[in-house]
Amino acid sequence: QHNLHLLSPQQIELAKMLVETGQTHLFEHWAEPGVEDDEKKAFFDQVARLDSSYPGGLASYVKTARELLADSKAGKNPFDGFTPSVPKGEVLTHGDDNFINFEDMGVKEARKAAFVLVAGGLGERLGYNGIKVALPAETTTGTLFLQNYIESILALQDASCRLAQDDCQTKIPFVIMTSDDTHARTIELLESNSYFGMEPTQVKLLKQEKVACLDDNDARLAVDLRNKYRIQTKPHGHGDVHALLFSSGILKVWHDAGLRWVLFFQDTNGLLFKAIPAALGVSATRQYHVNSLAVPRKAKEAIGGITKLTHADGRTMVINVEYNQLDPLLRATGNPDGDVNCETGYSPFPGNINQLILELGPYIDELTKTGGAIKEFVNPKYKDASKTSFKSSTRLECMMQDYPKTLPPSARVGFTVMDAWLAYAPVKNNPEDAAKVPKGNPYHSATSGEMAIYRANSLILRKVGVQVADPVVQVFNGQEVEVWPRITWKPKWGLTFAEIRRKVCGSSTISQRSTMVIKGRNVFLEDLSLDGALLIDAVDDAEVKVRGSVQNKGWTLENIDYKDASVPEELRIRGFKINKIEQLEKKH
Ligand code: UGB
Repeated sequence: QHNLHLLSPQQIELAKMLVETGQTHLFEHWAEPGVEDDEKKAFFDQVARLDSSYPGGLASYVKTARELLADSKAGKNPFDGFTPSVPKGEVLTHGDDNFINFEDMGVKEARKAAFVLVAGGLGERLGYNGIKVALPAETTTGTLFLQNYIESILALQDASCRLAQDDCQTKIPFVIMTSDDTHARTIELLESNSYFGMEPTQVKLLKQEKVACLDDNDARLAVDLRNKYRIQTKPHGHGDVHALLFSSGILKVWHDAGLRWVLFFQDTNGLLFKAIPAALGVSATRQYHVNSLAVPRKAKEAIGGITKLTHADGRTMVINVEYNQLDPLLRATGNPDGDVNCETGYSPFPGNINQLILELGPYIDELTKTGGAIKEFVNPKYKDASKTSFKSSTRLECMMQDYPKTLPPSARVGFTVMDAWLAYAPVKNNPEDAAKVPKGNPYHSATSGEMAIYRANSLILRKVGVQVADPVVQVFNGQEVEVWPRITWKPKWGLTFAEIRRKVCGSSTISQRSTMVIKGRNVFLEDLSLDGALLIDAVDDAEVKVRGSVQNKGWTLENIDYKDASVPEELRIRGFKINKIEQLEKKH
């Protein structure tokens, strides 16, 4: 009351809203007028931000929070009435005719696509101090995740334009969702690397805001312990991306420019773009409004399961069931063993890798109705079984893959399963946790993420006729991994199977201890025999034929301990570094 005269009309409205939603405690310890007035103003700036960045405003946030907290207290199962079953989707086999046709279609469609990277998370499970997109995907070339993504989009753009055979000027738009934790460092990374070759106007950053924390079942907003004039906030989850895209107005701009697809992806999957062309081809061919990319999933692996849910009233939906919910859901619906592998050695539920392809028109229609709001959940840690108080404050969260939950039954929601070796190798777990992953399940570590790139490239070259030696098994940071020859190429050399097949002829061999780096676009492998390290760097116009025998001491892998603080963190988390002893460099 005493402070009211300090406030603008807009701030008075916000204060009223707080009072009406039961938040008077926020003002309890405020100083007299004239004392700490700047802090009071900053408080209202924060409330205005929290209010405007949430679809429906803060009042709506509090209302939803009360409902979800009541459900949680009552132990209500979010899947009440639903029975899970294994859905049917498009299952692709890399390199067969079907796959090649989908890739061809996907490349054609790419000029009508926009890409959205969700990169607001700090990756607490990985424990890395920097932003995750700034990590090298592999250390043979040191290519960073963000660099790999941008170079892949540019390669797709070029390939799509070449196929179009008109005066194609397409510049594929690229949005990055950041948060306060990642925003400044993402800009700095882009600017200090000249946007990795992309035109700066193609790239747009949208920053997600955190949401207010909740202290109790009445959804009383939590006062920040460090400053009584601030509300404590935490991340709301990757689901924010839909509201942000919608409120930015960019979807309409894309639609008006004739775009048809929006592709969402996550921060650390060095294989992803090997799967994108075929998956986009599936979307276009099957006319999916929503297409999720999936891979065979090991039971209890920390990736969601794509599940068909059938309600007692007849409703059905195909949706991701998050990894911590799949096991209890199965147990509660007549599967006493829960989330277990079937006779194939995998869970029968395909694993969601959170790569979504949405058709833009229906997406805009849906967001016009919802404002981009995604079904939320709350996960309070209660002090005791009475569920009346929390160990620490909680907040509402949402996930981008929950977008289909509000869609009408007529929506075409599908998914595409690819081989995991081709499509999915995220970097999520720190070395200690990775080493504890049950044997046979993927580590999802920096070590396995890098090794997966060499394995995928080796397997692809094998399929086009190169004799690539078998891997050896080595242990890094307590994780047993297959070490294949360290083969890498720039996306512009070969983004699709057909493109790679066109560039490999004759009979080539590559030994296990070899390293091969291809940086040019028109590099052709012909009767090469490689036992050592070979680096080929060619300008785009140069046509280079690589043949003959190359033998040298090559590059070796040296074990390092993740606890060795003298080694940079981005190497330590892999457990090895590369010693560049001898190589042949070909520059054209
Ligand atoms: N992210 C944001 O941009 N903002 C946020 O507030 C939070 C995250 P995690 P998660 O494919 O491997 C997801 O933490 O959420 C970004 C799926 O839910 O790496 O545990 C963040 O920067 C799960 O179904 O993953 O699990 C990152 O790029 C499964 O598919 C992305 O969101 C799993 O990913 C994912 O965040 C997977």
